[in-house]
Amino acid sequence: RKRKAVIAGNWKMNNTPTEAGLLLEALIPGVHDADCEVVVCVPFTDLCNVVAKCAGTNVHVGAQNVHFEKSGAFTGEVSADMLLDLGVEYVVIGHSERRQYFGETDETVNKRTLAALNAGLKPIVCVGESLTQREQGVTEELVRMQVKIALKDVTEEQVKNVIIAYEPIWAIGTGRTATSDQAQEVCAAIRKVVGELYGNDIAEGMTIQYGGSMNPANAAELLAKPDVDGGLIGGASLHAGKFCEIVDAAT
Ligand code: 3PY
Repeated sequence: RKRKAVIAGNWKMNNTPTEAGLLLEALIPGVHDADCEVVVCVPFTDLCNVVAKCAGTNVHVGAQNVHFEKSGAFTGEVSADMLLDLGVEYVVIGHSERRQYFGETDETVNKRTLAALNAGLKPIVCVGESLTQREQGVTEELVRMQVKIALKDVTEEQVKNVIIAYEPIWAIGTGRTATSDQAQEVCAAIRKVVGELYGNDIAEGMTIQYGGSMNPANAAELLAKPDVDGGLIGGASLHAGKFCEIVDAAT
């Protein structure tokens, strides 16, 4: 493969700190010889335990959201500096569940992406169309727009730390997966728009993941596509055995 794959688990709102510890005890030995970058993106309340458990291993740690202000009167929010100080390396931004249930927009995705990058975190920026949008034939335009707005004011140096995850909304938590050709088509379109913004070298270096019901049965075929550089894994990341199988498929 052209780029090292990044396999990131998105635990969503699952696992107490105690459960997180148990899952990692099963997961860490299963991925220790992975050729790809392995990441677990966990609830805020798990981060402290997970960072401690993953220290000295090849498992990297991510959060699932970050606020865009540096500090202040934003009750209930968590800043990028707080995550960084805890030892967090990645952060998922703009997952469709946040867009759907928590008022996330392309503009707030951009603000969070800038805040994460300015603090030194690596954002995993999620984009993707709904079923209606796919049926209307606007997938490519929509995803291009989401990428352009998300990356507004992101510098050439900073964009090297950005991962984009293509997650068709109709494939999230539904058990429906995009075909590998559909995933490839949109991941290639994302790379093209990044190329228009930052030039070919940067676009060729960028990690673009597919997400949306990726599992041990479909991972190898999706990951074999030239522009699919990894996966953001929902349900299957809660199961050490399944997650390890996907990591194996990426190596
Ligand atoms: C899924 O696989 O359902 C996801 O949402 C991954 O982020």
